[in-house]
Amino acid sequence: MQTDNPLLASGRRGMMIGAASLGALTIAARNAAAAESGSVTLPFAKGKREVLAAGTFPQKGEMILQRTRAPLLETPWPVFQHHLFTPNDQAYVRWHMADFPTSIDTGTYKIRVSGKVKKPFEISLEELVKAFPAKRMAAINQCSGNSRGFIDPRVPGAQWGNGAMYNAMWTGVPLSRLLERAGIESSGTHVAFRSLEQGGGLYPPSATFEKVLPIKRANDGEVMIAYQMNGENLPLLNGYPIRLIVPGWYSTYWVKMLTEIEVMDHPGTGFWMAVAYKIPDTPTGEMTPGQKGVKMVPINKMKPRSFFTSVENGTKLPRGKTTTLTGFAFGGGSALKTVQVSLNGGKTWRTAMLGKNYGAYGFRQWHIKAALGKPGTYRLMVKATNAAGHVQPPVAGWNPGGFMYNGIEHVDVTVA
Ligand SMILES: Nc1nc2c(c(=O)[nH]1)N[C@H]1C(S)=C(S)[C@@H](COP(=O)(O)O)O[C@H]1N2
Ligand SMILES: [Mo]
Repeated sequence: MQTDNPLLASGRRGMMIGAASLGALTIAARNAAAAESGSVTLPFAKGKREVLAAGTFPQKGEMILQRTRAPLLETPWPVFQHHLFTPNDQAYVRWHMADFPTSIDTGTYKIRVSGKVKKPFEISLEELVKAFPAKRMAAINQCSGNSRGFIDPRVPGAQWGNGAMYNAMWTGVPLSRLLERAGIESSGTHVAFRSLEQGGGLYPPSATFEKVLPIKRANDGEVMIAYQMNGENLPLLNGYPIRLIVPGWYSTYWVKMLTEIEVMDHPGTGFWMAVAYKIPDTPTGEMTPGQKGVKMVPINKMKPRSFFTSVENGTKLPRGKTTTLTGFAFGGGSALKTVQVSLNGGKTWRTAMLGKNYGAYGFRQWHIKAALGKPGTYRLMVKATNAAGHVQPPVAGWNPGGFMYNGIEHVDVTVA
């Protein structure tokens, strides 16, 4: 018996996460401004945001407020400077619809597998944890719209800084194991994922949050149903008790509070697949603003990105010294291959050393020794290349959704 599993343990006691804090979500929504512990200015026009005090939203630490209902909470940048695996209580939060459950009864929660399968079934959380061997995987949850605030020309949507992403070590069950148990019929081409919540907020109640994957991706053994994040239960706002993990793909597919899995013989036709989250069907998913007749397809693989953590704009470094610059990077849809750093605004580049490899889909640390001896201002840049040969562009590509921002990051430091 896996008594050390908190999900299972809480299930047995019939614990209802969020019961105590049930009111807290609503209270948070009402009092967000009052609970403000400060503010931060994201580095783009109209970038000032409130920073909420820890506990304003249940199970959440200090977060940047983007919207209260449905919640959009951004991870403050310093969190990434201190942690390669983002602490659960500061993992960003994004819900589309306001009416998601604020408490979950783990004793009665069920996942249903149905559709074009030979043996449809329902499984409890307890069974899910017990019946299948647990798998662990590091993977980055990144919103398609992460960094939208930097996109030029601007597009509507949450004007996020770089904090609509987090890296976690997930524990769960490969979806392929459940599909295997159900037995996919030969007509099955796609798999739909649905959550507990209903519509609400900006969307009609009929706009159930349904995301759909091609069967090849759904059944690849990497896509999984996660019940733990960094060794603990998922925070309610991040999808407790279970969510889908689609490593390397933008997190619009990472359905939270996952309860229905349906094998279908056609692609998704709902709003969240057919209308929202679409990108130009071009090699880089970009187009010219105003361009007509562009074929659009559902968003999929993430693009490579890289960041500095040891320095930021305005950092002062002592003269005559060798400095070790550090940061993290990821490959996105495929493993990270190289990280290159420029100390001169992109004129020349050197290859950085990579840190411990937690697998293709997580953050990876990098570092490089830089002789920044002479007084002056230096524009430092960092760029990542992935195994598929995709490299970060100097200027991020544009598309109407403001998705997949991955322009090369730079910071200006002074040596004095
Ligand atoms: N049930 C449900 N799952 C969802 C969503 C949602 O609105 N409802 N939003 C998706 C999108 S667009 C994002 S960016 C991620 C956000 O995950 P997080 O809240 O853990 O950061 O959840 C995805 N899964
Ligand atoms: Mo998203």
